[in-house]
Amino acid sequence: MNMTCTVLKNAKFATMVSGGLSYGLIENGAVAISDGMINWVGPEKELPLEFAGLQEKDLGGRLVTPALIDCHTHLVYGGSRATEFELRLKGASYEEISRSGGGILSTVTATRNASEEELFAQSLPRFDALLAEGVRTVEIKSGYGLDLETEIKMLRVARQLGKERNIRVKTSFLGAHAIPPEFAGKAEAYIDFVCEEVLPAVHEEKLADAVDGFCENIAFSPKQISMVFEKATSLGLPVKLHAEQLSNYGGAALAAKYGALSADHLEYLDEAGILAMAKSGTVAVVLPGAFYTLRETQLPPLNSLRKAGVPISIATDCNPGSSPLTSLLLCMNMACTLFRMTPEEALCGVTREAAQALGIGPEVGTIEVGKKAEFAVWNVEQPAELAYRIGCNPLEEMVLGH
Ligand code: DI6
Ligand code: FE
Repeated sequence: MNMTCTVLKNAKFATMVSGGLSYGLIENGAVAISDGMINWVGPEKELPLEFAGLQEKDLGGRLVTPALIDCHTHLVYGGSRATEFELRLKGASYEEISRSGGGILSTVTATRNASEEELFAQSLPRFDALLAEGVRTVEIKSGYGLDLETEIKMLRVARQLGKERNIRVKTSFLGAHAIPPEFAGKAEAYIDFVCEEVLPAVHEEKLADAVDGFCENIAFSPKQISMVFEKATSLGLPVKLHAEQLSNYGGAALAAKYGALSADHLEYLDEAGILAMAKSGTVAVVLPGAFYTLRETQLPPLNSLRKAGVPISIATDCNPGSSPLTSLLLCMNMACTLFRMTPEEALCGVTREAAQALGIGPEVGTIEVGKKAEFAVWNVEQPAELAYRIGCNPLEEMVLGH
């Protein structure tokens, strides 16, 4: 529903504003919207007179949350990795498959071989699956092209998905994801190529909102990543990093040093990394879909992150290898069941903290005055149901002020 001036009434608002009740809950609440922005939030009986007489929308006592945000996806890619799934079930590990030229590189081949139209057509159903559960901001990474042409193709498709559905898409350039076959054994030369040719061209076309990397012993070292971050910083682009997913490699501390928006995965994160993240305000993005798919047993250090006051977000990591997940609600459930996050933390992780992980905290992620009116209306009695249910989509409708 679109509107210029409206009052939403007869609803429970999980505002996700911190400091008050759990979930920032307002029972019997009302919200006034004008020109797509929230300009009043509170208990319905306190609605100021100036809003009386505006167009009203009765939400039938339902729960309203901020529209959801998936802040880490690789949803633009060609092909499928179902065969690799079968191999893993026969005992091969993710690292073995990756070292023998499968894994990310098989998706690189499929992505290079797909036309822009094919890539768009293959990615749209994944994008739509997220939207069907109340998502209105999606981060999408490149990183399955690893050459100039295909990285640009992926990012164009990402932007096009956003345009097609009128959804906010934030793109991240992930050239430092894997070493492509033409640079086999020449990681340094590949990093030079990324820094000197690909990233500047991507930036020139305004195709990247941030720069990401994969800092891991099967990918790039902290030193190699720091060269990419130097370049990103010189172009004025914020950075984020896949860090400490498979081993403790110092990626989170490196990301923090560059004031990264987020460090993501983090199963093997240590105290030094946590302290560095707390200091730099870097969001911890945990990815239970990858933890689940890889049958990881090392849990991300959530208690220490909480203690240090690091904001914690969760995301699908939607990708063909380690997290073929296109449900942010299921991701919330996994975060609770696998990581022992609370349902409130899970909802925070896909709203307020996810906005912060994308650098758009001032715009979206909570229901408060001055933010964009982008709401999800749910057929549930209480907010914990969103994380509690498995394989159920209780979304009633979206209310969007734009
Ligand atoms: N970490 C991940 O979980 C994905 N990329 C990354 O850097 C996996 C990508 C893939 O297996 O295709
Ligand atoms: Fe990822």
